[in-house]
Amino acid sequence: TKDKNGISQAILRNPRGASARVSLHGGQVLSWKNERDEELLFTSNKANFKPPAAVRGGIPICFPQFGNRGSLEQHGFARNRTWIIEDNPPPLQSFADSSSSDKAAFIDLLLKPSDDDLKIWPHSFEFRLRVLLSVDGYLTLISRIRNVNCKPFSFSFAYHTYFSVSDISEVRVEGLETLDYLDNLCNRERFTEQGDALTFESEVDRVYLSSSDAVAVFDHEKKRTFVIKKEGLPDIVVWNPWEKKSRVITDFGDEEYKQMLCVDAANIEKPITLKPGEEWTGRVELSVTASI
Ligand code: TA6
Repeated sequence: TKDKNGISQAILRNPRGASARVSLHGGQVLSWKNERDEELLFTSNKANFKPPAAVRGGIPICFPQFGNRGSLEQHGFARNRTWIIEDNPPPLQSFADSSSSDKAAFIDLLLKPSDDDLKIWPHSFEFRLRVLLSVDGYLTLISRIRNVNCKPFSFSFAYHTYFSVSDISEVRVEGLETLDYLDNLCNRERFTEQGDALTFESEVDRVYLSSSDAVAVFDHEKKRTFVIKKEGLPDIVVWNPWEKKSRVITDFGDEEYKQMLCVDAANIEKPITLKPGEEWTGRVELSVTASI
C-alpha cells in the first residue's frame, strides 16, 4: 500500500486481528495495533510524513550511530533513506524460535549505502531488517548488519521506540534498577540508578548500560504493561522531552510529552566493530499485556 505521499508501506496482520505497518521510508514501523485495534505506538499529531526526515514516532532505526557524530545526520542516515523489500534474504540462522517466520506475518527490508552515503560514511554494508508480527501480536524487529567492505567499521545502534502511554506521570519502568546510566542532560556523565522503578516528573534523557534482557513499562491508567526483550542490545535509552523541550521540537505537540515514552533497545556505550564479512544481529521483541 502507499501513503498520501506515495511512500510504500507494508501491512502485517495476524489471525486475531492485530496489525503492524512498516514504511519503506527509513524501514520505520509506524504502527503496531493489538487485536482490539488499539494503537500501541505514539506518533505525533504534528509528524511530517514527507521524506527525507523520519516520522516523529513509531520506531525509527538509528544507524550507523545514535546521537550526533561529526557531520553525520543525528541518529545516522538509515532512518532517512528508502529501503527495498527483499523477497529471499539469506536465511536467519539464530532466531528459530516462537517468533520465527513460519508462524508470524513478516516483511524483509534491505538497505545498502548509496554513493552519497559512502561519501559521508565510507563503509559498505548490507542492513537487513525483518519485522515480524506473531500470532500473539508480539512485534519483533531483527536487524542484521553485514560488513561487505574490505576494512573493519564500527557503529552504534538503537530501535528508537515511541510507546503510547495514557499519562506519563502514571508510568513506571522496571528492570533498570541499580544500573549505571549516561545522563544526556548532564553532558553524558555516568550515574547509578538509585531508586526502584523509574518514574517521570521532568525531562529524562538517559542511556542505561548493560541492562537485563527484559524491561517493563507499566502504564497504570491504561492498565497495560509493555515488555521489551532484546538480544545483542545491551543498553536501554529512556527519553521523555517534557514540557520545555517539547516546545522546541517542531514536529511534536507542546502537550504530547504526556502521551509518549521512548524506551529504546540499543547498543551505544561500546560501539560494535565488524571485520570484513562479519555480520551483527540485534533483536527486540515487544509485547503488551493487560497489567493485573
Ligand atoms: O535520547 C534520545 C534522543 O537522543 C534525545 O536527545 C532526542 O534528541 C531524541 O533522541 C530525538 O531525536 P530526533 O533526532 O529523533 O529528534
